[in-house]
Amino acid sequence: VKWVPIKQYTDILYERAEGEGIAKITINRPEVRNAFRPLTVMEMIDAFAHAREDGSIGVVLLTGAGDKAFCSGGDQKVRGEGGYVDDQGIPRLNVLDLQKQIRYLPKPVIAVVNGYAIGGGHVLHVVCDLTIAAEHAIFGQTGPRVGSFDAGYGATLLGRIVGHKKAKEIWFLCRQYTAQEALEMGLVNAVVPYERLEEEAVQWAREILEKSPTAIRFLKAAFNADTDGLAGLQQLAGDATLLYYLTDEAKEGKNAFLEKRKPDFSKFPRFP
Ligand code: 2NE
Repeated sequence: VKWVPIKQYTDILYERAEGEGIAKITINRPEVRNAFRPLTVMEMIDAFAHAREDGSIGVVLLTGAGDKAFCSGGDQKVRGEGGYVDDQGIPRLNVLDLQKQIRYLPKPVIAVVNGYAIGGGHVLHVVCDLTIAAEHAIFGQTGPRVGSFDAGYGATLLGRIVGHKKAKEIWFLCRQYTAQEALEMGLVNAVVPYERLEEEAVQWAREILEKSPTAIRFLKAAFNADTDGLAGLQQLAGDATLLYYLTDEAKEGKNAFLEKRKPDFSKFPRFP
């Protein structure tokens, strides 16, 4: 795969596979094990927004630079009172917005875990649709040890994935788990040697790209509807509306309004 830059950022790389519908977002702060600061998250939000709008992109890979870490969570060096402090001195927890954005992106996001996925970095892979891990990857939460917690997706979605007993163990004890252990608890989809990690993730992306984008979109929305209450249902409902707008039946309603006449829905079937 030849990766071509899409846009320049400070803390991340945003690239696409030449001639393919695959984008890749790489957290590029290896000196701090790819911990995120507010700027890192803002840049990821911008890149994911671009990936959503670009109709030629069908799958997004999320990874970290180097072979040590996927992401080690919030940058503890800029953690101040009330959150992670940006250049203007404003405390932020904008990673929670990023988590929601990944969940509601109507295209699959694959976490490509190339090392430690720890703390808020672990939650990032949890909110991705699929996870491919290198054999040396390590997974875990640290919140209760470092004075933090993620009681949103970080706890509840993890509980849906590995079960409540295991999720509570992960959060209450703050242990670290190998890629093999993560595979056994259903936390990751596949474990491969580091040298084959990207190739494997690209292969998974290609297999997804061969499938119906609308079917994939609805399936992602269905999983969110199951876990995310009304917000998940809203996504599914929005997708249904998108399909409905494409029908002659919906167009008849709009055209009748614009033509100032009574709509005639009589020719549209009422399926059993
Ligand atoms: C990730 C881990 C286990 C890696 O260990 P190791 O031994 O491979 O590396 P080391 O020496 O700990 O780290 C290398 C350099 O990266 C920095 C370190 O301070 C060190 O820098 P120097 O001392 O050499 O200058 N570094 C690593 N992680 C960092 C971080 N998160 N922030 C700032 N600098 C970091 C090990 O490094 C580790 O356990 N890291 C901390 C993991 C952690 O507790 N993360 C925060 C969890 S809370 C959170 O993310 C969160 C949340 O709970 C709720 C909402 C939002 C965020």
